[in-house]
Amino acid sequence: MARPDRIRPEPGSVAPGACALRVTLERGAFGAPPDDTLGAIAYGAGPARIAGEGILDAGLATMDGEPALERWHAPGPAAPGREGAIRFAAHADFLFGMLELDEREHDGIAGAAEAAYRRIRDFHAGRAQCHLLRAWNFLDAINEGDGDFERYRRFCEGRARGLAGLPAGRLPAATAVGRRQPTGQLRVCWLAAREAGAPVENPRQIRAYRYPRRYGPSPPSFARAMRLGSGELMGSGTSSIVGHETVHAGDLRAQLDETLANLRALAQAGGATGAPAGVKVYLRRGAGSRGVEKRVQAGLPGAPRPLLIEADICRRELLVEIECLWLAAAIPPALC
Ligand code: 3EB
Repeated sequence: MARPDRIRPEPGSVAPGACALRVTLERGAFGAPPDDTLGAIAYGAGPARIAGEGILDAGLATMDGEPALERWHAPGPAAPGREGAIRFAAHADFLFGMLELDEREHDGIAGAAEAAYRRIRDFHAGRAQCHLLRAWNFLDAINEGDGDFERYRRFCEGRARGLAGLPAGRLPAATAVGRRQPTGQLRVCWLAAREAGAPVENPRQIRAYRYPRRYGPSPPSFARAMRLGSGELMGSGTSSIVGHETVHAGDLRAQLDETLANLRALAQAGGATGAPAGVKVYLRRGAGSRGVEKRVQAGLPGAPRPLLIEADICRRELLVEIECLWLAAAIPPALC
């Protein structure tokens, strides 16, 4: 019999309790992609500087002006691929995909969102990594248009149509933010896995997919967070919303504190006891950013320095949205 210290997991498999996923943040200059790269999201640089295999340019600026690259790593080598407009990299357990659609070719943001999510679902049908865990949506002018014609609401309608048939309990965790610099594109990237995740809801907020009619004809299709089989907890973009209502309109400090309270509640609901390993803060243009880093780190003890990104939030009164990732180490083994 092999000695325990010589037992090695099969390539691509996950040792029980192992930290399966990793995310790194590169700031300033980007290195060559390591072979475990599932995908990367670039912030704050012109396409010329960030263009590369396996990178999605969010089209958003960082608050400090330095480019930043959020890189998702598989527990082993990941193979890049392409299917139609979808770029992806796959590992036995995880798949990270990216899709950029021109709104003009889909009759606007609702059509683009519908097409994007239909393609994502078709792409995963029949693949081993078929469970959608986490999605990021970057769109132009998210608050443009009034009432039910606001572009975010139109996006929600299209996304809901593209995901039609997916039970609410299978919706991924998500972020949806807006950019001021128009690209004409809806850009989506997502993480999927072989093993289904467990959606986590926030006891301080109602489920987003049950928001009342006043927020639009289709409630947003996302879970507040996703617990992976391998132990990570991936938080959705979280904001100053209690129940379903926006609180502290126009007050960045109060919105930050409410958002941090929401994140602590979410961590608790998801069984994460330690500090998050990654924190991204989206700040509405003109909301300011003084003291934000410190306040976030004080509100999430042990958290690394957050990445501050300039982006518009899906409700006009919201000035800030924060997303966190807790790695398996922050979750007691009994819960893994
Ligand atoms: C909220 O809680 C704030 O539409 O995918 C956060 C995360 C928000 C994801 C989405 C929207 C989305 O409703 C907005």
